[in-house]
Amino acid sequence: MKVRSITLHRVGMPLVRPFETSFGRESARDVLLVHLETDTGDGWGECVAGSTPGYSSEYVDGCAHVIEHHLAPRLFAADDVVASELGHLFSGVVGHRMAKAALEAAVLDAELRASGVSFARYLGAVRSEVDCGVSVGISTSIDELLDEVQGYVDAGYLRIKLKIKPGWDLEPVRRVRELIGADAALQVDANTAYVRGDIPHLKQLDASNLLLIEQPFDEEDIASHIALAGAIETPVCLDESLVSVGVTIDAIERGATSVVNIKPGRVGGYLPAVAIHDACVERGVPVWCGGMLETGIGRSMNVALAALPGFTLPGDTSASDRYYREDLTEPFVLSNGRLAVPTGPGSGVTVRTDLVRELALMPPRVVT
Ligand code: OSB
Ligand code: MG
Repeated sequence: MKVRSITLHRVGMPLVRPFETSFGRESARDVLLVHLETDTGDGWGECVAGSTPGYSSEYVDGCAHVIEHHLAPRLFAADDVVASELGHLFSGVVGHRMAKAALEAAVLDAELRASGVSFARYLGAVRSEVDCGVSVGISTSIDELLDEVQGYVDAGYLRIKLKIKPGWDLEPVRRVRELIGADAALQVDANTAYVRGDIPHLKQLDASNLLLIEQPFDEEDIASHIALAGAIETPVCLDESLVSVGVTIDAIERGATSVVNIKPGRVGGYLPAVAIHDACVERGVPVWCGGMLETGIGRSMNVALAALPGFTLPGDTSASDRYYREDLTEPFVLSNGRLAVPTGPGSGVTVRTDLVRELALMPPRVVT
């Protein structure tokens, strides 16, 4: 496949409700989309970076710059671009995994559309629908949180994940557990908001019988996660720390994580994500698919990934209406707590280019 042009779109996607985490509150996503034109057809990818480097060192403007000036030239210079060789093609650029993942998605989409193969089949999916959870932001009051959670339970979500931070943890978690009942699947995500000295405090979460606690400490602080795992009954699950298959294997072997959140954007793409899945399956470690408030473009691919055999826990793969009033593709609709895995070629969804134009934050940038 020969890449002819890469168009970068910036779309402002208002969220149906603000999403607050320990690192900030957002009411809209600034989405970078990559549209690739090749000699065999086109493909789309979505970048998961946020608008500021407040969550990850990567952010939208930085990703657009790296794509235009460092990754795109490598694609244009290659006579035959193949998704499975992008790791080598991009190896001269250190890090910038979210930028690489967005391009990888677009290359995969173009390649698979041209060969008539779905993401799900290509990645090795074994299910036609996937179990879905929902990630619930920090609220302004416990009553408001309980209302929101009840709405998701009524909608059929199979697992609730609560965002926590110091000052918003034991009590909201206890009250949600009381609301949804002892047997309902419940987990928490701290997005690095705690420090090692908080271990005795976090240990009190054991009383709420959680599926897991996600990334309480700094992404580079594997040691504190090992210490927590030794002190708490609740399984510890890393997210931000796990940027590659090597780091993931190391964290598993050192006892820092007994469950793994896989996000393609965080690890440089769907193929590295599959490699992490395989390494976890080999070691008997359950995995689940994380989310970054993706539009239907990223969601379609995440849902395909979540259909692989090792994804035994419900993912943050929620329905379109949990995020956006209008999605950039046909909406993903929850049915019995599940989303259907797209079956068409490539991502299997159609990008609503009219809406991409309508919601554009700036003119598209064509890179050739
Ligand atoms: O830690 O999983 C996270 C969103 C932005 C940044 C980090 C995270 C999240 C979510 C959203 O939890 C999950 C979703 O897409 O529904
Ligand atoms: Mg997380």
